[in-house]
Amino acid sequence: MRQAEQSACILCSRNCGIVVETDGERRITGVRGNERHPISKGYLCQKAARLAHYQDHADRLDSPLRREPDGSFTRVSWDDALADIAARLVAIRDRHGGKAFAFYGGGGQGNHLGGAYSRQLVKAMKSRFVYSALAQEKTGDFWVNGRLFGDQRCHLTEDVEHADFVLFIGTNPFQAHGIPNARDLLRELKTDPARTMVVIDPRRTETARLADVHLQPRPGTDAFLMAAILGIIVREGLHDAAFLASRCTGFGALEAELRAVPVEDYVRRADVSLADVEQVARGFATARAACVRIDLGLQQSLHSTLNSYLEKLLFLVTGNFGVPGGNTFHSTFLPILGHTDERGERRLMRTAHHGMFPIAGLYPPNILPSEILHDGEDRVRAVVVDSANPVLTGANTAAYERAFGKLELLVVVDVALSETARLAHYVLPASSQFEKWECTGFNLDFPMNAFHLRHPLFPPRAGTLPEPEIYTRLLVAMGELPDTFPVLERIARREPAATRHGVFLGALGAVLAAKPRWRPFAASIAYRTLGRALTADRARPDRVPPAAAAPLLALAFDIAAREPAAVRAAGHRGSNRFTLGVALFHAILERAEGVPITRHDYEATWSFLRTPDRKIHLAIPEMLAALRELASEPAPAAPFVLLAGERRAYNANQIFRDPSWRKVDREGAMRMHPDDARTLGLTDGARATCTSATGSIEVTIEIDDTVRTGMVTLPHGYGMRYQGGAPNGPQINRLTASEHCDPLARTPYHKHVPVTITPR
Ligand SMILES: Nc1nc2c(c(=O)[nH]1)N[C@H]1C(S)=C(S)[C@@H](COP(=O)(O)OP(=O)(O)OC[C@H]3O[C@@H](n4cnc5c(=O)[nH]c(N)nc54)[C@H](O)[C@@H]3O)O[C@H]1N2
Ligand SMILES: Nc1nc2c(c(=O)[nH]1)N[C@H]1C(S)=C(S)[C@@H](COP(=O)(O)OP(=O)(O)OC[C@H]3O[C@@H](n4cnc5c(=O)[nH]c(N)nc54)[C@H](O)[C@@H]3O)O[C@H]1N2
Ligand code: SF4
Ligand SMILES: [Mo]
Repeated sequence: MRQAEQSACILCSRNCGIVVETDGERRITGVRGNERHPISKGYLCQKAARLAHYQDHADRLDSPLRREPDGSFTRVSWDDALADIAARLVAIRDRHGGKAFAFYGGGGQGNHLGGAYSRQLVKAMKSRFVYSALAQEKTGDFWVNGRLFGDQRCHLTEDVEHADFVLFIGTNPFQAHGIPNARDLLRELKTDPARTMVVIDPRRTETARLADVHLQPRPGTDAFLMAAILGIIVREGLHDAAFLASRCTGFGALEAELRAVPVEDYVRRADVSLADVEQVARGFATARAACVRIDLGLQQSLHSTLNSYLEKLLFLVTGNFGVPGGNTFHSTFLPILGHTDERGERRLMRTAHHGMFPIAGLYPPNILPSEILHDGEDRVRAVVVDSANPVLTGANTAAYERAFGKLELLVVVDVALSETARLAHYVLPASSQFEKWECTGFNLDFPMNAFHLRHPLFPPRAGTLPEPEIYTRLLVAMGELPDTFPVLERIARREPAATRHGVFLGALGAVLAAKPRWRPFAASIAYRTLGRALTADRARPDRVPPAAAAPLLALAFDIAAREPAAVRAAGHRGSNRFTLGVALFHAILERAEGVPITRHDYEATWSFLRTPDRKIHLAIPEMLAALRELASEPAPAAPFVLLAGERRAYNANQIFRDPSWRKVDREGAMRMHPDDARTLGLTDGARATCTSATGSIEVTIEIDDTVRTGMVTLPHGYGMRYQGGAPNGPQINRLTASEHCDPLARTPYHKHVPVTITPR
């Protein structure tokens, strides 16, 4: 029987609402935009129509697998797999301590509900090492936020919708999205003569084509270009003196540095026109409401952390902060980030080999191979990877293969047999994101923010388990938790509706007070007790109850306590934190289309600031030093700069494995300017070898005049070996190097890989 159900697209951080048509059993037969979704309101891009290729393909796993000494996999039962994994993890922990264990991943673009459960394993292992893709893009940004705003969790967004001047730097929202309903918003910006769109990108992207002004700098020169823009702003007195005086400290020290910027030199270095740069600087500074939106073109290129600082100075120095159309903070529901200031008094676990500290609680993938490969007694010996494919997505694929080959234990939790899973001692099959309760934590909107708990559309594929069950069983097998909590479960089931979980929470509090060992595992305890008692109208009787959502009750209380006015303004009713939190929790359980969680007025953005003096601290000594050092930086000389990892029409991280999901660009071609192709004697469709200091891959050339000369691009999200066949498209991280990264955050310079290209 055909059915239509509400869910979300899981292919990028926007997680647009969808209505999915299914055959009632296992297959997705159609996908359309969901007008009822509070943010996307029916919007979709072309990728969502292909979601059936995620749900159903030949690399889906349906049994735990154990690798044998000869390299083959044997299907084993869940009980056997978890018992052996648990015994080996406990032995490694007890012999070598917490530093011997690292966790990688914990949620991709669509699945963050499992994160609350997988983090418990890190605690059970007495480790702090959580490696994540976020630490190969955004940790420099989080570090800067910590210094400017007093906490690494003070995350910013941009109010593109209400801006009349938008500056996009190093991002291509037409393909990558990242802003609400990107293509609609970009078209509105283009067609409204009163609004200005500027794009800074070395490629004439789909977004740049819609812009009023496109600056096409030499790759890797944004720090120079942004310093020049800021230099022009202060020289011409276009900064917002009133805002800087009332809301910020440290402008004096910063101003001195910015006045010393050799504007003309730096603009020349970026190879753009000075008149254009002046026009952008003046336009931005004098606009009624201006904001900046950035992404990987800044964060994964030279000067990554410094870029994050300068980009924020653009809107801070001009006072475009906390106002309609400017940049703002936003509320947070799922606590994806922590605050781990390396200067703080809290003892932070540094890595053995690099002495690297966490940022926002996360460690950078660039260092993991050497943390495993070094000979020290305190090396990483066991790794659990969940929802990630670092062998293909971390810098230096060969280093990952070597390092993972050396581990005493590698466990991969995935829906599919990924390249990383192929190296594992155990592969644990997760139910897909349409077979379990799921959500994402990428709720970054302001003034209205929303959250979407998705119900399962299908029963779990036979042999698979959802992550909450996998990690809870593993904790039980490790001896950290008992299998059941009969008293708590009984209380949860018998609690009268009138007390709305109050009795259960009191009982849980008493249990955790009596058994402090269980405190790190509250998520699993809630899952096994409250979770079993939860119901939601949209969970059909034949399907799983929303047990995995039990920990969201605590998060609903948190946000109701932190932002009560905004939660009420989003439509939730409750006279105190408790009743308000419960009301929010039940709205989340019941509303299949997603729920507004907070609605703020702009002034309230200041409530998120965490500095003790409630001011923004503009002068960051490390960043001012880095800014000064630009002046003496030699110009890089490489035959070609490869942008390794471009977002295109048909890539979506490593979420689709079957290459037939792509309508175009099956080979993931290398884009090259016609002048360069002529010099090398390459024609459209020709094969060539691309070589970096790390490795060499074969590529197919696509002649394309949207790139600058001297730069070539390859797409992200290719190179998987579907059904064990040849890689489908370029394995770009065979070319990237572990050490080619930001000195502070160790975020990779993936957009700036020196390469040579030779025709084949
Ligand atoms: N279609 C598609 N969309 C996606 C994804 C996907 O795989 N496919 N992945 C999602 C994820 S995980 C992320 S993090 C986002 C990333 O989203 P984006 O960062 O917007 O996407 P990218 O194409 O990686 O890089 C953005 C732009 O940076 C430019 N660039 C390269 N070098 C430089 C430079 O030196 N300076 C400047 N100013 N620009 C430069 C590139 O030309 C490119 O246009 O996309 C998300 N959306
Ligand atoms: N050179 C280069 N490298 C890059 C980038 C680049 O631009 N250039 N971009 C980087 C960026 S921004 C990112 S975000 C990363 C992304 O790379 P990763 O962090 O590796 O994440 P994904 O590609 O999203 O990995 C998805 C994996 O999760 C699995 N999966 C899907 N659904 C589920 C589920 O429900 N449960 C479980 N357990 N697993 C599931 C998929 O099968 C797949 O194997 O790549 C990074 N790597
Ligand atoms: S891939 Fe497209 S449809 Fe899916 S969430 Fe992103 S923007 Fe929305
Ligand atoms: Mo990303």
